[in-house]
Amino acid sequence: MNASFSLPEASTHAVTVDHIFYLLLVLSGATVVLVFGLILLFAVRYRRGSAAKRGPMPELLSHEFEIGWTLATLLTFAFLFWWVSSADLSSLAAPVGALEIHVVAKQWMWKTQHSNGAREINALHVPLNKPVHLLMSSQDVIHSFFVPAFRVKKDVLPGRDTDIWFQATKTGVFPLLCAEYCGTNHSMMRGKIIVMRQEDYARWLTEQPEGDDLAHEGAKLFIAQGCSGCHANSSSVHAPRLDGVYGRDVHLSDGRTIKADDAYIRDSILQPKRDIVAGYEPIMPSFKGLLDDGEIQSLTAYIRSLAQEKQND
Ligand code: HEC
Ligand SMILES: [Cu+2]
Repeated sequence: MNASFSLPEASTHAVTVDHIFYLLLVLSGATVVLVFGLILLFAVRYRRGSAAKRGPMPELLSHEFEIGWTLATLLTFAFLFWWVSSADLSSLAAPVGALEIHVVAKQWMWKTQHSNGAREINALHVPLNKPVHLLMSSQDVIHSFFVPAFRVKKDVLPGRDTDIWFQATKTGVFPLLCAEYCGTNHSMMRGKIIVMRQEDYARWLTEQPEGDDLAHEGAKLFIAQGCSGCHANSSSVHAPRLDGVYGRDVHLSDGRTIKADDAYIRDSILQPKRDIVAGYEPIMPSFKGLLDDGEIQSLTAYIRSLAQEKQND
């Protein structure tokens, strides 16, 4: 069906998006034909000097006509609105159990890191038929993660996490582009998404140089950056213990309650004065400028792993 567009449909999302696109195309095409057809017909029929009847339409008929086309248009638009928004909403939240991969964008490259720590630059290997959830942030300016074959695109922002998910349905190599002008070499900021069969992906992953996995890297940073000086159980400083905090509701000193997710952890590290945990003094220093996005992702992964250990106990 997409031969004429020569853009492969390589994800579940691509199929939905294309169906919407084709329906809109057919509807607009039909409208164009109808309107131009009528213009032509009337131009000929009522040309100057023709003998066609020109009086007003019978009253009753004109009413029915009007109600008919108003209702038809209304229903068509209501249907389109419902269809497009339901497709859009389902593309927002990643299904639980999706494979998580971290992406850091910078001028001018894509750095990706798999759950076991394997890293890639301007490339991303993913398994076929499995939901993949990308957690993305930018080290400098705004970029945008765009895979045309998957019909997915999402801005990648500095100082804030964004995410996107997809499920590849075809093996092969598909281009990854930056879709937000981000400086001189923006057009060179390209990568490849390599979709492999699940067993091939598993084999590929084990063949990669181990790399520290994110949580282990975070654990090292936690000590190297001095976080443990305050947050370790043995510390004499009055600071909250971080095991189990991830995913929990945190009570703040100004009475608000906030869920400890990735964004909250990031804010806690970069802008600790913004959300003060109830019962503690605002003595935590800001690490803005001291940690890059990759390091914050590692620290977050570490804090998350603490929560999981707690659950497993
Ligand atoms: C000088 C001591 C100190 C250091 C160093 C420190 N923190 Fe904190 N941290 C605190 C205190 C006190 C709080 C609670 C008050 C607040 O929210 O600011 C806190 C709060 C937090 C919270 C929110 C916890 C919750 O229960 O909601 C996180 C997450 C956190 N710190 C992570 C870190 C990380 C990661 C580092 C290292 C990069 C670090 N902290 C370094 C003292 C410290
Ligand atoms: Cu870019």
